Amino acid sequence: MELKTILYEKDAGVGIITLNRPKALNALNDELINELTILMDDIGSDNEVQAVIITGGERAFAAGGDIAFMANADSLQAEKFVEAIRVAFDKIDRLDKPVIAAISGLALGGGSELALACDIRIAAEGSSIGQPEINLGIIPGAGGTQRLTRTVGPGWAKYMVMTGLPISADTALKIGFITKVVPKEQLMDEAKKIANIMAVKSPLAMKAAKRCVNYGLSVDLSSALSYEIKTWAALFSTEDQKEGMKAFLEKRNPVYKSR
Ligand code: CO8
Repeated sequence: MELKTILYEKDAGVGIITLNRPKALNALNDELINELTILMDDIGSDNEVQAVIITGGERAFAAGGDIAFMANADSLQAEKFVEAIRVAFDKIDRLDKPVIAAISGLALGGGSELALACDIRIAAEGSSIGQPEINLGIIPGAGGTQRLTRTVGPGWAKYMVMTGLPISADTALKIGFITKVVPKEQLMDEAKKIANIMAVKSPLAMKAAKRCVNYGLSVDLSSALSYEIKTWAALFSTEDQKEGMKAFLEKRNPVYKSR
């Protein structure tokens, strides 16, 4: 597929997605969302890719849903748009591989929500993250009232959603929205460093880890702990578990085969 709004490259087991509508600060329109959806399916079935980075430009990760595209929408059109976004973001959330958002500049509205659909977020110094939808007479519709709350808790989520004010990278670090702030020029190196660490783990263990954490967020603790035990035990029927423990005992690096 020829991509028009996204750039995609593979680098040593890591898939790097770069949002590429710089003139509109990477505002998310239906074309970009459609390309992202198709790309996530491709990445899901690509055994060469074991970790993913989503990034934008220096000025903006993404400044939100495309306001020009949404301005004259009626309720049905708005729902269709946001349902398509949900499909795309759920594909990121449910991808059996880790996804890192590398934020530089603005991550606003749908941009912040895209980052929240990723497993880990890091940001460049000076970045600005927010849910400004309230300033447009709407509310977040792609996870900003839900994934944001699960990530930073209801106090900070309500502050961001109800004031519409952006927070700095330092504040985002303090409240757990991101896990690291780095100088702008080090952003991609840092994202690749984390992705490379993850890309050489057992893909089966990685998938199990992501599924357990995600599943636990939507059910009660007892059910989540039972799911964790079953998933943990199931890994003992894999060659990767045998290899991981054998390699430890033999004092060498493991070589995983995803079996
Ligand atoms: N949509 C469309 N175009 C945008 C957007 C946007 N969200 N943000 C910026 N642009 C465009 C501007 O219109 C401008 O285009 P042009 O050069 O043709 O006039 C260009 O990008 C550069 O922007 P500015 O000139 O405004 O640059 P500034 O540096 O002066 O300001 C700001 C940058 C502060 C980011 C400003 O552009 C702004 O406030 N943008 C809107 C941010 C916003 O409100 N985002 C939330 C949008 S609503 C949303 O995301 C909810 C959607 C829910 C569904 C899920 C979506 C995926």
